[in-house]
Amino acid sequence: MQTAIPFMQFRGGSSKGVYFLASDLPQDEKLRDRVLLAIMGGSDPAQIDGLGGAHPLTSKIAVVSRSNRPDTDVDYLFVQAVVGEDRVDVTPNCGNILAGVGPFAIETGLVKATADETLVRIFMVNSSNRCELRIKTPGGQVEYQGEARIDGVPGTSAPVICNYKDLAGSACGSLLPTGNIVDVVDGIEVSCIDNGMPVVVLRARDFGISGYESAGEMNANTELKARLESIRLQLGPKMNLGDVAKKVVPKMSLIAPAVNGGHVCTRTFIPKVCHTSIGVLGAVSVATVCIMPGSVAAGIANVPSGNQKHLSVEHPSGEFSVSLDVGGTVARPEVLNAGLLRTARLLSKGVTYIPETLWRGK
Ligand code: NQM
Repeated sequence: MQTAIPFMQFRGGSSKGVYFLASDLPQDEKLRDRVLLAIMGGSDPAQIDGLGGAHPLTSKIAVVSRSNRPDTDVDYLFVQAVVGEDRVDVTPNCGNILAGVGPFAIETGLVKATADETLVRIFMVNSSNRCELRIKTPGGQVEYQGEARIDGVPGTSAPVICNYKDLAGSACGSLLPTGNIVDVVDGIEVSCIDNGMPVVVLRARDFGISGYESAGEMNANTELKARLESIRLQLGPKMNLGDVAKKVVPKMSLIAPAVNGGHVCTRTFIPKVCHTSIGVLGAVSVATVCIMPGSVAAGIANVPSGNQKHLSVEHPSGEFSVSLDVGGTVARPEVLNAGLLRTARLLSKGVTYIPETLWRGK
């Protein structure tokens, strides 16, 4: 016998995830996580017995509920099912999967479409940050087709405009979690940041590489990966993340001067596999390091002037544009708002099954 659980599957930005109403899952968190792991395919690296796609970018889950807060409509918990391991990680956020939360909230009736465009105000449970999404809803229906293009995704779709409100210290408690703009670990200078995503920014050249290698070449470089992991494990406690051996943060972003007309070039490990593009909040965090005086990005990133900064973050499959609304002082800039463009598409909906021995359902 099996238990049927309603779900929808969306491509959110350049990731793919399985979306649930919190009310369709067990309320006990440990049981909920076991159920979610079973749905994705358990600890098998191929996730052959579940809906997961056997890659960190396609092994993602959103758990959504109506928000009790006055300034948000829905609460969104992001859950990463760690590929090849029998566990989930709820430490980080995911801004790509978040792009699908707006359409999901409207499709499930949690938010009513208002006009040609509907504002969905989201509370991100993982980090207690807010984000507002603008979703195209002509005739009260979510519009998925459109002309917006994002790198890492073939074709075009309707735009999902994302405005992040208060990102600093999302998981680490502060923007510069070590208290320094530059730290030195294993002889390498790094800048640790958390503006929505904990990220360690490093210069590619300090590892004897150009930073323009393909994601495949990066993944094949076992010596580089071992050096990055050594630095990551030492920085975890200093970034207030504790022992990060089993966490998917901090991400490790290698930077080099832009080569395709952008402002900085990146290769980001998430944290053990090189991203084929870059995560949303990962890109916001890297862009934030670029505007901080004295960071490892000085002399590498070419930062536009003014308080409204549009930064193009290059990555292995194109670029990611981030608009930063900057306040604070020249020495200590603060990002007041981060705006970016994503797209999302409903891929499937229905019920997924787990063994009844695991959970008998509601
Ligand atoms: O940084 C990848 C992705 C992500 C997360 C990762 C993300 C973000 O591309 O907000 O979107 O860094 O694990 O979906």
